[in-house]
Amino acid sequence: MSVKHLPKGSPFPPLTPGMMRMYNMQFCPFAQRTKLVLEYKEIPHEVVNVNLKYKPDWFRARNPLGLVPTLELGDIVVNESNVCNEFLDELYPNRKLIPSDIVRRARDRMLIETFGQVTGLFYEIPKSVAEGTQERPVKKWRRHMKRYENELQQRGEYFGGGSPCMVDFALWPWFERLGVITVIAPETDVTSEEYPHLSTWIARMMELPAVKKTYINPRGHINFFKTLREGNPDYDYVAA
Ligand SMILES: N[C@@H](CCC(=O)N[C@@H](CS)C(=O)NCC(=O)O)C(=O)O
Repeated sequence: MSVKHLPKGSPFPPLTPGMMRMYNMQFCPFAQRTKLVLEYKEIPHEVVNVNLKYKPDWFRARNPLGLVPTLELGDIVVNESNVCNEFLDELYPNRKLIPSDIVRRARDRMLIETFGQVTGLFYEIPKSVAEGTQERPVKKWRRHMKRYENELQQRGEYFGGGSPCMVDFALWPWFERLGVITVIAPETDVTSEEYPHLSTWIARMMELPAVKKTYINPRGHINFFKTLREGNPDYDYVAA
């Protein structure tokens, strides 16, 4: 079985009138952020998987930066994962994920924005291990993990308290991919001894239907990272 990602030259898949479309790449953590929100809010949608190395012209026409996720609904096109997610939360107000309280909203935004420093470590740490210079990035990783551990301790079961909020879905894709860096740098593991709240949160997130629907096992993620680093990303791979 494989998941076909449409390359340059593929015909444009006709739009279904009134249906939200998401341009996706199955291993992209940013796209997963948006897929999680679509699933959690049970928004009817269709997914078009795109080959990001050989991009179809119709995809570039919709997003000049050529990035997934991109959403399309009628004549509306939205990209950037956090912007897509805010758009979805406002368009479909059921199961609200962004708090109406402005202070809480600012705090949530800070947690999402500063997580950009963690996502970068997914590339920096493997590179530094290969060069024997991992001490600094691993230290940085642990400092950030501690920050999210402390935040979760104050907030409860999820970053949203008793139910998930946007922070939970914005962070989750990288926790699903933990195996990609723990296999290279075991010191990055989120153990229950060191991070009791974060590790319980990981287990709790895994039970959410939206997470189960978008989940790819560590073998799939590791294969993707490996082929990406080799310069020949295996977009269509399905890990059994
Ligand atoms: N800041 C963007 C990042 C999205 C992104 O980097 N997506 C990657 C795939 S994981 C992509 O589309 N890469 C295609 C390219 O760089 O040409 C977001 O949050 O949506």
